[in-house]
Amino acid sequence: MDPIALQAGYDLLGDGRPETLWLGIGTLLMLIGTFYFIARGWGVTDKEAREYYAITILVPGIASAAYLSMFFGIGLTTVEVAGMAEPLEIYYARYADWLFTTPLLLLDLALLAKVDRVTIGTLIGVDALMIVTGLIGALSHTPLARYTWWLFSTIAFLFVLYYLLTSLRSAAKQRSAEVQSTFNTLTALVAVLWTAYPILWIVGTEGAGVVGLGIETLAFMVLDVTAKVGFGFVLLRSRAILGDTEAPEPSAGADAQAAD
Ligand code: RET
Repeated sequence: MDPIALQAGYDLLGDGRPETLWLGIGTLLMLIGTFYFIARGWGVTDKEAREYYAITILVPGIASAAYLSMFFGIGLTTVEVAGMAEPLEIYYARYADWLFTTPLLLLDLALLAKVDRVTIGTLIGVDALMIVTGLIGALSHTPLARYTWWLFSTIAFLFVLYYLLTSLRSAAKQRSAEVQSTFNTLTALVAVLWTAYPILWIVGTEGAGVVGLGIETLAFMVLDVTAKVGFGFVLLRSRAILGDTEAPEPSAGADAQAAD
């Protein structure tokens, strides 16, 4: 592979989109994650644990559909931007993925912290606002509009982070040491990984264009897989997902107990 092709990826479908390599790998990793979580959750009877499994399986499941559609070039559009010679290629299917999966990830955290419905509703509402305004920015026709929507979305993102680190964190403090430690690990993961999204967007093709579409697609794929499958892995191997009053079953989740 010549250096340029290596930088951008490899055009698997032969339709002039080198980023299909990363979209194909992304699809496979999301599918592997989905089936791994299904296999782990098979036969789990604890009611609370089953809630976490259902949410955590759906997240990479939804993403695998989004990645497969981007791989085949559905969920891709072009946008004319004032002052740019070439139309921008925008994979809008990401936003459909994020619109469903980011609320589900936040729901996992809210269930761990056991916050009330109003807090969950607000958190998810602001999160959806973040994704939708990001999408409007990606589809906007002038640089000023694009950066304005990015700012709007980033402010919404800061509110999400603020909620996680204040309301949810203090609610989690009322729960067992196991729950607190899992909650803290996962919030740290979210704070670091999610912060990379607005940065990548603004330096990538949607914003300043310092990073090209190939590298950007690769970076989003690594972030998406870690934020979904990595997150689910940490969550489901923790005993924190078993109800407060329920003792772990001796036969199920042998490695979950070994983690002790
Ligand atoms: C956008 C637009 C620009 C501003 C901001 C954004 C934030 C995106 C985030 C996405 C998280 C996605 C995850 C996916 C997979 O699990 C929409 C890029 C703030 C935070 C975690």
